[in-house]
Amino acid sequence: MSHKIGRILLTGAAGNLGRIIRPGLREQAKVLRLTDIAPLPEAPVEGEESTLCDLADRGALDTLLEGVDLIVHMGGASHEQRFDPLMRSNVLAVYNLYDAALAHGVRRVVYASSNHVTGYYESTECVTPGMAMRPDSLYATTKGFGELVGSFYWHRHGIETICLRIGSCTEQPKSQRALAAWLSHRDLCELVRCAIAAPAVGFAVVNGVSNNPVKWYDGDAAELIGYRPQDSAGEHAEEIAAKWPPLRSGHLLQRWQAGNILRQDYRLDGGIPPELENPV
Ligand code: NAI
Ligand code: 15L
Repeated sequence: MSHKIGRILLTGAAGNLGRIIRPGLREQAKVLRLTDIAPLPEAPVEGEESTLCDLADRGALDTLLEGVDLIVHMGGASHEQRFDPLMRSNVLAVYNLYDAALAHGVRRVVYASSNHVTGYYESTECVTPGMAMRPDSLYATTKGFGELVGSFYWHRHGIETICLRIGSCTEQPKSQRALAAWLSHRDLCELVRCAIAAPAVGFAVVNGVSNNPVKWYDGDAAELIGYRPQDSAGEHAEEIAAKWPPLRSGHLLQRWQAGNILRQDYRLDGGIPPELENPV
């Protein structure tokens, strides 16, 4: 690594994806500051520092952002649920983060957005970042809000944002949907590395999936930030077909790119609507 960034702040450092990208971020920063509302699974090592913080508490963010050059924002509510927790962790928290970023001279935010902001495209379509958002859940509407805040702060205040519309990021592909939506852990690390290292991009949105056989997403991630995925859910196609046979044609979960999130109804606190109890 030729050029290291002074101090990178990683939010959501105790979460699934935060834990995976943490070692790579250490390579890109002189100092990596880790934060989460929950305790970290592993104590800070050399080159790291950590602070517990609720991002919905604006007062706590001035200390958190002191001396930070770049934020990798993975923290937030990551599942469908009622609005209150989504509002705190994905709406208020994102606003607070940008407000504090402006006050502390942060130059770039790498924002973990989601494939679910376009989940209401049909599974026969190919979505580019220039197409309108079609969120498939209350969760996704709040993720989309984060993208809009990033756009606003770039155009009004010059803080750069790269929104990564992260696919279904698991160690192994977990469903038929993964043949299109999977993002391997290795490719996630590369996606984040590229978003940090890319030269001036202003405000950009990129789809972040592996090099999968079913093409639901397109765009210019390679030209914009140099992201070139190495893995493919196609390598797991046989296991997937054996474990999860394709849904019948016309089934709701087959029709939309959204997938299983349609089974979670925010009005029922994450419960499953009866018509979707048995999706196959
Ligand atoms: P996760 O739920 O494992 O981690 C999120 C972390 O954020 C948790 O450790 C949680 O304690 C923290 N957090 C929540 N509210 C907070 C608050 N108010 N203040 C401070 N910290 C708070 O989620 P995961 O899987 O690591 O996802 C990370 C990000 O990537 C999320 O923003 C999610 O929306 C996004 N994403 C994840 C995908 C996936 O496949 N895992 C796919 C697409 C997007
Ligand atoms: C997401 O955005 C969620 O954070 C995660 O819980 C999964 O639902 C993932 O997308 C997915 O699409 O599998």
